[in-house]
Amino acid sequence: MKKILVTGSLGQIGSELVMKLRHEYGDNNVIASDIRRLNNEVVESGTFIVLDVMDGNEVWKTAKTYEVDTVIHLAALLSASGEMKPLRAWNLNMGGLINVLEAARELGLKVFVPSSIGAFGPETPKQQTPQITIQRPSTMYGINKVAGELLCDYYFHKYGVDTRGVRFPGLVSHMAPPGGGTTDYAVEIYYEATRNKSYTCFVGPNTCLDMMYMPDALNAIVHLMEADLNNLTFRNSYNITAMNITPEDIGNEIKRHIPSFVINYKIDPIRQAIADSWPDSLDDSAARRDWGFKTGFGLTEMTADMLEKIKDK
Ligand code: AKB
Repeated sequence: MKKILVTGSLGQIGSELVMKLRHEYGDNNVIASDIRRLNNEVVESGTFIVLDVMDGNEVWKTAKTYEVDTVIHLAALLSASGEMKPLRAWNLNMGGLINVLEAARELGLKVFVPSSIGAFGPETPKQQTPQITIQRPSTMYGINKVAGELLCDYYFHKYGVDTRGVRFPGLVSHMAPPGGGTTDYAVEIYYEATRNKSYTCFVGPNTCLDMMYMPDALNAIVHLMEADLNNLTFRNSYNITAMNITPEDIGNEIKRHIPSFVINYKIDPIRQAIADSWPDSLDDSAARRDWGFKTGFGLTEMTADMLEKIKDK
């Protein structure tokens, strides 16, 4: 990667990824974009443009004008928002992706597209979910993710576009809040524990999901994008994970730092149903084998770091 366009750069992943990429590849080599402008570090530390990924001409023109060789395409609606607005999710998630893939085909760009544990469904094996398995998701977001994985495969095999991706678990971070995801509780819990010493969780205590701390997720993106293409067996998306945890596990770990912390539960049936349809634990051996995926943070390290960082905000 030499010159990189990031879409959805003001979201949970983009906000931190842009800063990391600018640090590693140079401020002038990372073009951050989003549908709106905010006054923050991402906008102020380098080139930022307002870009609606649903406008294919603008996507193409931006990639051409800035002479980028890579697009990291993060603009999307997440799972819970997607269930509230399924048509909007389809239009944005699929429309944005096809515009990026078309620009990549015409301009010879490399593309990163995140998939998710949301690409799996109730019939998928729940434990050690294999890389290749049943994918029949029950959410609009999941349907978009499966279709997106297949499109990335298609553009690679038919046109030779260098598409790469990972299936992200729930991501925990402290810089920008997630918006509209099912796994948002795993971020909110740290803020509420620090501010109010209590949190009311919208999924049940034993809801087990894969999670990852943001620094590991960002490293995964960079490592995958820099990996030797001859080593990549999969072009749709690699399973990756760092921990398989429940809200109760997170609550217990927080209590080691804040003994008075209390976690309550008020189940939101929509998000509980989504979480229940996803795997408990992914098998990420293909990512480890093909491009050396590894993680540095488990629940203990992540909790200590999250509480430390949030306390200064
Ligand atoms: C969501 O909850 O929608 C996302 C995801 C797991 O893809 N965080």
